[in-house]
Amino acid sequence: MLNPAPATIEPRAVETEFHGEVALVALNRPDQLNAINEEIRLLLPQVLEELEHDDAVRVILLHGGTARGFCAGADIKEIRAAETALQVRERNMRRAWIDGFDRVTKPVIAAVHGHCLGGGMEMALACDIRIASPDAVFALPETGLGLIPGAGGTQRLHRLVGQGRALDLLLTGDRIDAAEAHRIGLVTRLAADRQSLLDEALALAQRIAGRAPLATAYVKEAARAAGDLTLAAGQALERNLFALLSTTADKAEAARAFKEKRKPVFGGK
Ligand code: DAK
Repeated sequence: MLNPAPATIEPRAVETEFHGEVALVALNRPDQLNAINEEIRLLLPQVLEELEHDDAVRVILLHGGTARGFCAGADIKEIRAAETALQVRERNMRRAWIDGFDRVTKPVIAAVHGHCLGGGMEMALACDIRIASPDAVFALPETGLGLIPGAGGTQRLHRLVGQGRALDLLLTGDRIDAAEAHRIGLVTRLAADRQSLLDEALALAQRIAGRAPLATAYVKEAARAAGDLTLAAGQALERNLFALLSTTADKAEAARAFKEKRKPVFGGK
């Protein structure tokens, strides 16, 4: 019997590879500058959910892969007038793709190069840490397209950079470069150059991956909640999470390792 023809493996718009405990998630539509199409909106939350439940993964690193930029925003070629109530409802449900980031308890880092526009910038905003190469360019140009950001941009940006700067960027659609993004706190780290971006981001991810996983998840939970809670409620949450961590094997291991003058080995328990 003839061997069956090998199945062709279509490249997916979101690809994952693993470096130890770090999962590198690449947007993979290089010919379209990683514009966010239906496939990305479908796949990205799925991938994030899989990685969230994968015990071997401690940190997720999102990047623009081989494209000339991180992401040029929503796929404009796919945007069409959706007039019926059903179409509008379906469109609103698809918009929830960005919520996939909020369901991840593990740290998520965005490594940004080149264009980071519209929905691409909203994706970066949904991550916990943003590191950019000097060629990165950020903008929310939606009002120029008769839209407003639909994936959290109006809500997340001002929490990071303050309302004045957020409104400036939202109302003008102006592009800012990596140095300005760093100056206003939109990104917290600048890579030396485009070539070293992924290595630097990976090294950062690996450092975080070496820390106690439950503590990392809880500190993320507490810090992200800080934007929404009163000081008293936030401190109550912090105390509860602190108490929970006091009971963990990793906390005991850290104390033991300190006494034995060695690096702790964390099991995430
Ligand atoms: N969509 C589709 N294709 C795009 C694209 C985009 N956003 N951006 C670039 N491309 C494609 C180009 O069409 C071109 O493809 P070919 O023509 O070669 O097939 C290829 O990527 C390379 O782009 P360029 O040739 O234009 O490259 P340049 O270096 O000259 O320019 C650029 C790069 C990023 C300045 C330029 O491509 C550009 O201005 N792109 C559009 C940027 C933009 O306005 N993005 C949209 C932001 S607004 C929604 C929810 C959310 C949103 C919308 C709807 N609903 C729920 C309905 C969010 C909206 C946004 O993200």
